[in-house]
Amino acid sequence: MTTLAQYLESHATKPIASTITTLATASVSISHLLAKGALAGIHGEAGNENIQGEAQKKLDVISNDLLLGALTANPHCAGVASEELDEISPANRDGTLLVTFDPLDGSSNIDINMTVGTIFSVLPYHRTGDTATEADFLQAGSQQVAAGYFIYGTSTMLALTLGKGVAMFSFDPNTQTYILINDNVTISESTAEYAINASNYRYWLAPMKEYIDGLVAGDTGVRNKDYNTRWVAAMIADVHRILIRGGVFMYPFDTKIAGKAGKLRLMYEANPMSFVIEQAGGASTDGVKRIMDIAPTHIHQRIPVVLGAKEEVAFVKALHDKAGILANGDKA
Ligand code: AFP
Repeated sequence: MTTLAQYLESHATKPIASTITTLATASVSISHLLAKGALAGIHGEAGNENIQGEAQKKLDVISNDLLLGALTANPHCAGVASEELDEISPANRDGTLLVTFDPLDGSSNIDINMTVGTIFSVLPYHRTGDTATEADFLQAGSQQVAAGYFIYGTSTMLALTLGKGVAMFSFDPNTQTYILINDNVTISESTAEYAINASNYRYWLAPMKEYIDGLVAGDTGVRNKDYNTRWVAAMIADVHRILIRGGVFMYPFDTKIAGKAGKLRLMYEANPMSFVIEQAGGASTDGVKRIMDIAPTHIHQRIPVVLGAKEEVAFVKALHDKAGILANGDKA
C-alpha cells in the first residue's frame, strides 16, 4: 500500500511534494464539510458574485479561503490565483511555484447532493520582480509541472499528474490519508460515449453541429456506430468518468454570451484537465489548437474545450480545419 506522502517522496521535488500535500490537506477539510452538508449550514448562496458574474455558494467561499490560506502559508508557493478571486494573491518571495485553482468546480451541484471537486494547476515561478504578478501566471499549459483534481463523490479521490503519467488515489476515512489505487491511469483512443450540453446547439459553430449530428445519427450516420450521452454538468465529474471508462467531453465555442468564447476557464479548468487527459493518453483542443499550447492573455480567460479520446478529438479538429475556423471562432 502506497500513501500519497510516499508517492510524492519518490516522484516529486520537495517544493512540488510540499505544495501537493498542502492541497491535499485542504481537500480533506473541504471533503469533511461536504459530508456534513446541510447540517454544517453551508448550503445556499453566499450573496456575492464572483468575477465571472456568477452567484457564489457558501461552500465556494469557504473552500476558496481554506485553499488560499493554506497555499499562501506554504514557503514554496510564490503566488496563488483562484477562479473565485478577481486578483491574484502574491505569496512567498522565495517561493518557486505558482498555483491556480478552482476551489469547487460544479458548485451548483452542492445543493442537490451531487459530485463536486477542486481542480489545481502548478506552474513554475520565474522571478520577474519583487513579488508575483498576474503576468507571471500567464504561461501556456505545457509549462505546468503538476496538475490534477480532488473529486468529492461517493468517495473522495485525487487524480494527479507530475508530467509522467497519471496516478489515482482514494481517500481512506479510517487513516485520513490518500492511498494510491492506480499508478498508470490510461484512457482509450476510441469511444462511443460523449458529454455535451446539447441545449446550446443553436449557438455552436457549424463544425460542432456537424459533429454532434453525426453522433446522434449513430450507425445510420457517417460514424457508423451508436453513441451514448452522459452530462453531469460538473466538468470534474465528466472528466473523471472519462479517465475511468473513456469518452469525450465538450464545452465548445458558442455565441450564447457575446465576447465569451466558451464557458470554461483556461487557467483553472482547461489547462489542468488537459494535462491530466494528455498524460493518460488522451488529447485536448479548443477546436483549432492544442489547449496546452495556447498563450494566455488573461488570468480569467475562457476558452472552448474538447478533450478525451484521441480519435474523437482529432475528428472534431479536422471538421474545424475543413471549415477554416480560426481561434476566435471566425472563418478564415
Ligand atoms: P459551476 O462551478 O459554476 O457550477 O460551473 C461548472 C461548470 O463550469 C463546469 O464544471 C461544467 O462542465 C459546466 O459548468 C456546466 O455548464 P452548463 O450548466 O452550462 O451545462
